[in-house]
Amino acid sequence: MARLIVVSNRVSIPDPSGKTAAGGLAVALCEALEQHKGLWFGWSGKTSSAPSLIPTMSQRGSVQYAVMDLTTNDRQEYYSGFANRALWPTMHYRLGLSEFSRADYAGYLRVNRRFAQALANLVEPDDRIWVHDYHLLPLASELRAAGMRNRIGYFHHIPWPAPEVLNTLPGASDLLLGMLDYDLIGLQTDRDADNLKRNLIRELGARAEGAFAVTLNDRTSVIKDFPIGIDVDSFQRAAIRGHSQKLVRQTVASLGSRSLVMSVDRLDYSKGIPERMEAFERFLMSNPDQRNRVTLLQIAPVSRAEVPEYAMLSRQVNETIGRVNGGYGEPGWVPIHYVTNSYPRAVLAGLLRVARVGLVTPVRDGMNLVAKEFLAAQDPEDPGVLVLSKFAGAALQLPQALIVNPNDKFEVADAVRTALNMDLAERVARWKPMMETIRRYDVRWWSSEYLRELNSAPARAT
Ligand code: GDG
Repeated sequence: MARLIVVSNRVSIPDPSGKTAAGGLAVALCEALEQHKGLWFGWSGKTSSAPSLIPTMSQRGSVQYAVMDLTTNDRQEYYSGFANRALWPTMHYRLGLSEFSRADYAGYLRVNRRFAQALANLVEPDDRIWVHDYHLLPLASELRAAGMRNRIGYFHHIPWPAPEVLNTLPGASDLLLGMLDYDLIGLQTDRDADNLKRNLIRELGARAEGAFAVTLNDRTSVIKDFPIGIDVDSFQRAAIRGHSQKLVRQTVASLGSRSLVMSVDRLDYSKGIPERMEAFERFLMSNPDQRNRVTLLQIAPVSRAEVPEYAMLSRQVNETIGRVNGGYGEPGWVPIHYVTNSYPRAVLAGLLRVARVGLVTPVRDGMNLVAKEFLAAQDPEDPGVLVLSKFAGAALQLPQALIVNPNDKFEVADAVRTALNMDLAERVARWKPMMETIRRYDVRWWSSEYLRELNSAPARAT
């Protein structure tokens, strides 16, 4: 049987008892790997001064794991540098935050080449390779250079920006050209797929072949949207069980009769956290009757703390929240509860079930799984309301949410008020079709549709 090889920047190796990591993506990928006796390859997350060029192998059930260490310099240039200071902001339309350095770009290409050379020694001729995310854009080219003719697919978890935006990045046209070494390129939405196709056609002179394929110099890639989903049943179960978690009970007790508005994001500037805090300030300003009746809980685990732009964001969020809490708080009521710890999934799910409003307002997001998790966590008899940014990929699938422009604090503030005042019949009427959508297009649908399409890609002749 042809094996499946998954490649991602980080690898989630289950603990030795075989328990997989809690995230829906890890669960879906592990399931697909188990079905296909697969291999998961990537960075170990560790650095060492002289990392081996041969990956460290381990086995859990029928799945193999192969991980490699990086040097501190590799980590700095490939991961913190080019991937997270140049590609991430550019792809999220934040050109002002994008910091290009030639050394970082060279490090990015170097690590991709080293990964490809190490992986090439593990690949058998009929294996299919599924590469994930922006850390690994040139991997297919490096694998082809190492002689691989296998089917190679790529899934892009973050937005693919309009050509005018991507082209500001030095190296963009080489990266684009390298995309054509993938047989299948999956994106979150058709908006992203269109952007990539336009980029390849207009900038490189590639030719469209039907609705989904693009060809240049005998290299053809299929480019399609596969919106990622969540494991709905498992999140729903976690939310029901989460009710009994101590932290959830404490939160419910401290809320008293107040309504909970909730947001969960990695502390990242793409998530629109300062903008959201200002919108909540506006809500409190314009709705004096709501003061001391609503609490916003923002959970924002710190991420990429070594990247300077994230430290700046952290300061900005702290200042904004300090101002709102200082200006509107009263003895016994803090308007915004802000925590930067990561919470167990059961606690998160339980809290989302208690929330009356899920406030999901990224300024740009590939999909946003929290929007779907909020819906899955709701009580079908009394669901809360999702307020969702039009710039999250999820908005294209969930039009029954209250869709807002996250840059307009008046609009977001109005949506929060509308959500809090919405009657039960309308809440149910909005929630039900969204729930049907996320159930139909769940994470298993996503991985199986993607792999079905990858299997049908024609094998490369040369
Ligand atoms: C990228 C794209 C795309 C968050 N805090 C805690 C916690 N989380 C979990 C959430 C959710 C996940 O992390 C975050 O997923 P998102 O989709 O919101 O965002 P990114 O991390 O930026 O992911 C994004 C995604 O890839 C998938 O393709 O949707 O657009 O940017 O599952 O619940 N989980 C736990 N504790 C926390 O404190 N346990």
